[in-house]
Amino acid sequence: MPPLTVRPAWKALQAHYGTLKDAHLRQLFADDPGRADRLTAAAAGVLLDYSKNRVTDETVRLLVQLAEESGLRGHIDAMFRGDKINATENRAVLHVALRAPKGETITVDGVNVVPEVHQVLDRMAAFADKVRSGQWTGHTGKPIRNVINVGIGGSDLGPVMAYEALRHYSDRSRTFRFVSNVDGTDFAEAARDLDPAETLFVISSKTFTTLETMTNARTARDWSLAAFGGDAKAVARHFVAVSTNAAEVTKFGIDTANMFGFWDWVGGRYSMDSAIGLSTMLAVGPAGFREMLAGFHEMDEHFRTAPFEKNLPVLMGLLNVWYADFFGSQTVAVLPYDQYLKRFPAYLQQLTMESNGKRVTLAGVEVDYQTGPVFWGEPGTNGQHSFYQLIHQGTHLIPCDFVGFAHSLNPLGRHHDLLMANVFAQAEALAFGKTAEQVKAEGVPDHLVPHKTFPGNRPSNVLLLDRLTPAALGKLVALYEHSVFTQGTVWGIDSFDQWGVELGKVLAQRIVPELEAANDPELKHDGSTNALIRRYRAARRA
Ligand code: G6Q
Repeated sequence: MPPLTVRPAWKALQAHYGTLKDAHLRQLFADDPGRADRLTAAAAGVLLDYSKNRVTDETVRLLVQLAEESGLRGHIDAMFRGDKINATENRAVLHVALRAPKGETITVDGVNVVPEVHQVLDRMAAFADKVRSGQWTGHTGKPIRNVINVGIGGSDLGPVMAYEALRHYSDRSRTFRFVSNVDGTDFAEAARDLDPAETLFVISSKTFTTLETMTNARTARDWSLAAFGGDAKAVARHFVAVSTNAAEVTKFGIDTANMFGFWDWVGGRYSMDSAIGLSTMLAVGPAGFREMLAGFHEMDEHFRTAPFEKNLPVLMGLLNVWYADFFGSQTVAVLPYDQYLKRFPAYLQQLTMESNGKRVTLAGVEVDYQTGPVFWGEPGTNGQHSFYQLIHQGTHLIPCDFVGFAHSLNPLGRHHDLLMANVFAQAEALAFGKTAEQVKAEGVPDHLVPHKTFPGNRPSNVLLLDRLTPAALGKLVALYEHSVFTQGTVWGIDSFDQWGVELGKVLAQRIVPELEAANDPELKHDGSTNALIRRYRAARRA
């Protein structure tokens, strides 16, 4: 396949960008009454209105052509087939198998993995039922009232996000907390008001060697055992593990009967629907969890089968490519208008940026185009009263994804209409702005006119769903997963490795003994790092 920037569609898009870059959405809408209907796609209960993007039918046609020239169809098939498309780690990428219905066949190295997936799900369900019914008791016979998930990165962000998103469906008689940071404050604050006799720890770590998680897990074990006179037998009632590493789990003291496994073909940031979702299942129950998986699967099937021009994840992915590579946009804002989705932007930060924050192609060649944009966001309407100013009137072009629901889970008076009015108003204001003439016509004095003018022409997607159910959450996450996949495919990068997190880890391990040494160690870092370590040591002595 020719390099990205010499593909015919890329060249055509460059020329097309030249003709479109100055076109205003005001004009595009005025010239084309059918635009909103045509540039809207719906599937699996998700509606995507992408008409307020700086595109025409021709742009969409060329972007789809670019996807085809980039081998997207074949790459999708390769993923679903279990090919080792994570080339730098020589692994299959099969989060889609985690939500494949019983009876489907997906093979890795000749083995059908779907029965294994369902075996683990069934074990998780049996365990969750026991805890939720009170049949599973702690060391002293008390039922479990508190669940603390200990994990970091992909073993934390998904569980936290899903717990918050599905809180409406959760067991309100239990407390769920999440400890991730190696900063002792995280554990101390999570545990301070809990009774160890009623507290279950879910130690979530694919490798079971991650510094932060193992440090927190050991602290949790000490905290727990201190309450039971150091009786190590208590571990079996208060600790379960989610991991792929049975040997390390056993070494930690957790019986593998209380371990829930997954596989190396599940990347950390793609694992919230594997056993890493055990805390989610404990919160919402096995039926709710399975409903979420069904939602994921519906979007998977849409992605796998729908033509690209009607394919939601493909369209969203291609729009990101359009802005990053042709308009030079650096970021994308994700703005959920649902309080339960407050951690969704944080979750997406890892999903998108750890996946597509790469600067070399699969062939190891440095790219000469932009790859993954910075994803960020906050729930609306709060963001409107802080950073939206920059999106409306600043100098950066920031494409926005608005996410809203037709029904609130907490229908209180007028709240929901007020909330959704803001979604539509923000997308409208960004696209159409307010001209100087309009501002003047309102009687605004001349010197204030530039300040009160909104240029508009700022693009956004509006995603509209019926209500935030477990299935809807699954669909939304899968939508972004496959959008990331689409972008990574066009850019020709490995969206499934994360070598960039390694260097810092290695350096930290080197510095730990230098901070803890009794006598001043000989330091061989750069001048700044050496000085910082010396100052820290001096401050600790003082
Ligand atoms: C995700 C990354 C990373 C990982 C954490 C935790 O894709 O690989 O965020 O999830 O480093 O790793 P463990 O689950 O092995 O503790």
